[in-house]
Amino acid sequence: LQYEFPEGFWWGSATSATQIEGAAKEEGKGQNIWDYWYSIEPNRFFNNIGPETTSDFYHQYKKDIKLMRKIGHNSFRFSISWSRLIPGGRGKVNSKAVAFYNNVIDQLLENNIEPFVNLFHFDMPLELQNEGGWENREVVEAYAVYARECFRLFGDRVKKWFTFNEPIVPVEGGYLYDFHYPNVVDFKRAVQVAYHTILAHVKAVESFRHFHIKNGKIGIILNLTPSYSRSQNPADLEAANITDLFFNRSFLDPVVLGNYPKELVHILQKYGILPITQKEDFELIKNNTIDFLGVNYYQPRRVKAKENLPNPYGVFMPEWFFDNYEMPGRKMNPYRGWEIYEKGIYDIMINLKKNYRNIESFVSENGLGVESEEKFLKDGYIQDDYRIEFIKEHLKWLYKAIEEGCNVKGYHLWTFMDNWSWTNAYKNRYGLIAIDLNTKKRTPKKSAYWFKDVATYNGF
Ligand code: BGP
Repeated sequence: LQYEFPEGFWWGSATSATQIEGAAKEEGKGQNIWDYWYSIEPNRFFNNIGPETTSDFYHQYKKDIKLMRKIGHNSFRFSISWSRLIPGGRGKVNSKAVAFYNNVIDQLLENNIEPFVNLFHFDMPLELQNEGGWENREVVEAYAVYARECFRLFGDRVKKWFTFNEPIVPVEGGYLYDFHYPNVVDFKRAVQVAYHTILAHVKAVESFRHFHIKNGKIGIILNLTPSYSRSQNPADLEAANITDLFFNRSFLDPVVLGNYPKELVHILQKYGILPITQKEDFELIKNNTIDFLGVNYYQPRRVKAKENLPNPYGVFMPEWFFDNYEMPGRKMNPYRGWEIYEKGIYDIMINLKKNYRNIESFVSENGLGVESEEKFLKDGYIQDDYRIEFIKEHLKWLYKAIEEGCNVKGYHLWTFMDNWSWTNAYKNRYGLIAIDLNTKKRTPKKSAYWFKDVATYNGF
């Protein structure tokens, strides 16, 4: 083996409830914002495919988990659907949902796969969104109750917990760039939403500590986008600094270090968009930092200093502070429009080592979405060598980070099987396992066999 990973390395994949479960109207599940958005605007999603037509994990989890075992998974991340467990977001727990998640957990454990459970993956219950969603402090309290309920119900067997997946994405999608419901554009409201999400997170961490779950750990999953400046000119560097503050440190600092960067607070203050806070919040943030961190990495961010002054009458946006920079010659995933820059994963880990107390971390998502994969079908399965290459190149950089002392414990791919995407339904496929949408038949791709070897030999 040229790249041998540390003993006990976590090999597996990640998913989320809305994207794989299906059964959106079955067994007492309430509506979340995705069910609702699809019902009022079906053509917003690719080919009118909505979250009710997903990969049918709800009915086929047993088979799927056996397949995970077969392809070498020793760990697997899924999310609990808040609107399935507590329809409406508050009140009575749905016993059918409890049975379903119990079965999934037990099935994983029987197959020697450690469950990594995430509490929130973009899927706000509709009733709570109608009360203002994360803008409303009472929704923060409802989330804390939901989190506590999950620890109580499943904490005897689940040891690895996450409060949120990519909490900044609903802020960006729902309040700045129009790709999540309620699709408004308002920087000030976005900041309030971001702040309340952090508050919800720390409240969940605080209540987790009361349960004293044996060997239990709690963390959060952040999509970190290393910010690279066009040049070493001070103005370009400043653009990279600002985007780092807005898009990474706004979440990373409070959850790992227990406080907000002063520079960020000054900017928000200067532009009159500081969120409404309560004094006791800051104690909570300080005292409830995480045990470990999931890092989702897909693409870096490249920026340069603003070339034209922003229009003072235009909508105030983060982009007032920087311009995006399209670096000539950069490698792109044409289907998703994201740059592929493998070294980014190394830079993130080195930064965590240097500036974030070398916190225990793992890659919680990384993957390649490809359109029309059937064109790579040969001998009855998809020969996705490009995906193998993609994973391998990222793993090499991860290996180097570990060699240099970064506290990295695992690698989860996005994703186990082709699933429904928030932005393009089933257009781009990410899975190790292909899904035929009509028959729901599962067929491992070439990458699944390769991934199995890597997991089995703990390297390649
Ligand atoms: C991450 C999300 C996942 C997943 C992935 C791929 O941001 O956590 O839920 O969807 O990105 O993105 P997309 O499906 O938009 O191509």
